Amino acid sequence: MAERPYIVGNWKMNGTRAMLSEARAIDRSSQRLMKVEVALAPPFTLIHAVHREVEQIGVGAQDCHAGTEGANTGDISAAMVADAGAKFVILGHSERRQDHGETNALIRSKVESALEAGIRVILCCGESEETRDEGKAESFVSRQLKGSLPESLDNADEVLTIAYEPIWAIGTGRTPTVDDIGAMHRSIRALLVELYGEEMAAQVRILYGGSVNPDNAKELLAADEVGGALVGGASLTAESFLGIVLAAA
Ligand code: G2H
Repeated sequence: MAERPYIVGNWKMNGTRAMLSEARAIDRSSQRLMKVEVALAPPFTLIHAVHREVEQIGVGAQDCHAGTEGANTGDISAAMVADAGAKFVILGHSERRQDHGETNALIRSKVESALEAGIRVILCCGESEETRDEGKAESFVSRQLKGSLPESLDNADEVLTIAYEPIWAIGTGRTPTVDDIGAMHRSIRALLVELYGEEMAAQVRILYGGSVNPDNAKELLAADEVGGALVGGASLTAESFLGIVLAAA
C-alpha cells in the first residue's frame, strides 16, 4: 500500500472567498505534517483561488463533465478544472449519482476524460443501507467499481484513488464498524488486483468516507486497508479538518 495516508476535504456546495482563510490555515499547518498527504476539493468557483493560496496541499475538483468542450451550458470539463489548478477530481460521489442520475457508464466516461486531461481521479463507491441490510454491500460495490473503472489502466497506481463511502454514513454521524470497513476495503483491493494486477493494485489508496470527524478518525483510519479519508462536513473548518489530519499522522 502507498505509504502516506491521504486526507481529502470535500467542501461540497460550501464556501465563498471568505473560506480562503481556512484553506490557508490548513495549508500552513499541513506543512509541518509531511507524513500525511492533504488535499482540498472546493467548489468550482474557488479552485483557482485556493490553488493560488496554498503551497503544500493538493487542490482538486468535485466533478467534471465527460466531454472536452462544446455546447454544454453550465458544465465544466476536466481540462478546465486542470487549467484552474486542480490536480485531481472526485468522481461518482453518491450525491452526484442520486441528485444528477449519474450512471456507472457516465462515470467511467468522466474518469477517462479526467485521465486524458492529466488529472488524478478519486472514484467514489458505496452502498445504501437497504443493500447492506440485505447482505449485498460487497457485491454491489464491486459491480459499481467494475462499471465505472476503465478496463485497462497502465498507471492505476499513479492516477487512481478509491473512496468507499456507504451512503447511509454520509453526513449522518453514523459509521460502519471497523470490521465492516476492513472487510469492504479488502474486497475492493481484491477487485483492483483482478483488474490491474497485484503489483499495481497494492499501490492504489482506498479511502474511507462518511461522517469522519476528529474524534473517530484515528479508529476509522486504523481499519484494515484504509489509506486515508474523504471528509465532508468536518473539512469546512481548519480546526476540525486538521484534527483529522493529525489523527492520520
Ligand atoms: C461523504 C463525506 C465526504 P461527510 O460524502 O465525501 O461527507 O464527511 O459529511 O459524511
